[in-house]
Amino acid sequence: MKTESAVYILLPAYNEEKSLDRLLPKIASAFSDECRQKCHVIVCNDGSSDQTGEILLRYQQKMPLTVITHIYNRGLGETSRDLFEKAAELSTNDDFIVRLDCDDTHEPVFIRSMIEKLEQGFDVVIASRFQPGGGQKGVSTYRKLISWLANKFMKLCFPIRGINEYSCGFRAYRASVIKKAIAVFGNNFIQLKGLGFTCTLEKIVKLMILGARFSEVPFVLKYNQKLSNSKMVTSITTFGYFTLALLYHWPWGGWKSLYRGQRL
Ligand SMILES: Nc1nc2c(ncn2[C@@H]2O[C@H](COP(=O)(O)OP(=O)(O)OP(=O)(O)O)[C@@H](O)[C@H]2O)c(=O)[nH]1
Ligand SMILES: [Mg+2]
Repeated sequence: MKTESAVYILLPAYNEEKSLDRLLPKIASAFSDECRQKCHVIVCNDGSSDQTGEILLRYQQKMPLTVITHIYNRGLGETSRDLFEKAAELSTNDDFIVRLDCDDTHEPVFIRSMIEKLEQGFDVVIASRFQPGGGQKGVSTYRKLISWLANKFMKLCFPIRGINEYSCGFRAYRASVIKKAIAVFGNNFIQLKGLGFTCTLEKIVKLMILGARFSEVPFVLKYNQKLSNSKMVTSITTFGYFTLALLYHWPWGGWKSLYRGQRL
């Protein structure tokens, strides 16, 4: 892999004033001088009503940072679409794209091992709580159980070899794969935009359809560091997961048959 590959870091931000001031310096130090790769951060400020916009303006003086601004809050689906389309536009085929939450629960220190896996030939690398050495800090037992069950359900509906972590949005992708996915699916790369955090699952389902090679690295979710309020609406997201399963497996024109033959 070429050492001049750049890494595009995508951050969806909705009222993240407290967390951004912690996260952005950590990203900058993960890509300090000894790092082979250059990093470019793209943040989508999704109609935040706090100081998120002002903080981003300040960091634009210090690091390569592109800001996409939504005047209204459009939700994670539309925000992800805009982030991935911008990254596809700015990147070359040899570059990498990493998306993480900006609530400071995803530590940029894990990016290195994710990029190393991409360099070994994988197309998508997921930061996984379920790999040996991974885990989660500060998550209640109830939430752990719900998340574990949801991930088992997703594995059953969308079996991907070597993957156990379906709901965590901390992932690294080959830019060429994202470009191809956008070329094949167009605006439907992220189709279920109004269904909460379903878009996080939909992305890997669409990449699975294209035959992407997946892998995981161990990751510890630092929920104990979360400063912002949770934006996850469990009922809508659960409804979204069932809708996605139906759309994929539907015998008459479901995605599984609709996109057959579309391979990377
Ligand atoms: N752009 C945008 N981003 C959002 C929205 N809701 C959440 N986010 C961002 O998406 C990421 C995930 O949101 P979180 O609230 O951390 O959701 P989660 O990690 O699944 O669950 P919790 O950590 O329990 O909240 C964060 O970076 C949020 O700022 C939204 O409506 N628009
Ligand atoms: Mg989070």
